[in-house]
Amino acid sequence: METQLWREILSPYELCVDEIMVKFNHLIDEFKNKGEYSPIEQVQGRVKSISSIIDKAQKKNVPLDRIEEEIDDIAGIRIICQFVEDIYAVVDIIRQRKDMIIKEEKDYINHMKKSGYRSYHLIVYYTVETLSGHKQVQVEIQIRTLAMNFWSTIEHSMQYKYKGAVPLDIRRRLSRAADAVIILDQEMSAIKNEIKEAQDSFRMKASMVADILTNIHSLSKVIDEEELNEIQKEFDSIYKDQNMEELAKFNQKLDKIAESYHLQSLSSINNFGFRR
Ligand code: 0O2
Repeated sequence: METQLWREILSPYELCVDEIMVKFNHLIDEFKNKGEYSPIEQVQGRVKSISSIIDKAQKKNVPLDRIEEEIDDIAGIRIICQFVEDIYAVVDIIRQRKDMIIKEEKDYINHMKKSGYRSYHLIVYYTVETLSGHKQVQVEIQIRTLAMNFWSTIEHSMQYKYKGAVPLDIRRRLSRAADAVIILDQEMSAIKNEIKEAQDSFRMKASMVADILTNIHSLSKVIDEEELNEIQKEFDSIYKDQNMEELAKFNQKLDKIAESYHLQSLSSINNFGFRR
């Protein structure tokens, strides 16, 4: 098949991967903006390379004019989660979406593959709008934990290195590592609430400090140097103590100072119609 024809075939899949990644990344932002935990940790996407498509078509005896129907992972999305429970939360989110229609589901978490591979797979239909109108394409969505992802990335490399004939000794080690991944995921789930609390408090602190620094920066434009130095000193000393309550109080104080300057500048606009 000519390169130009491949480009035309793959172009809607590229658009599809780009769009779905934007949508899942936006979901992460929505969760974060609401101050909620996001079951999605990270999103990755790829369009299968031409050589991999040809290899797969040959392996499965698919004629090249049937690849779009028969090969369901030309567009691939991988969603990485922290905990096993998050995987099922993500599956529920996808089930409720109107823009992704589930064609097939494979639960390799409750039904681990012989190799030790674990992930949740969905094949969904997704519609893209192109110059030639709309087109429905198939997308494979793999959902897995960070630990499962680590294992499958390594195992995939071994399969590639040994062209599918991984030596017994390495297979045994990979199998033991797969058992360790199950335990790792279970242990992390057992302390999930504590991990989430720690991450929440880290996020809150980071966002509070960002607010404080923005406030100090805005104030630096309207207050004199002496006052700015005082504020900076106070912030340094509160920050050293790492006390969230004190940081919050300090932030409120800065908000009030900023607000008073804002009101003053508004009243000067109202009184004179232009800034003094
Ligand atoms: P690549 O290079 O990752 O794209 P099918 O896709 O339907 O022909 P199958 O096996 O019925 O093949 O589908 P399945 O089991 O859902 O596998 C699809 C994809 O899951 C694979 O794509 C891999 O990415 C991943 N996968 C499945 N089994 C394993 C495994 O044992 N180890 C690892 N590391 N990954 C696995 P491809 O096209 O095989 O490979």
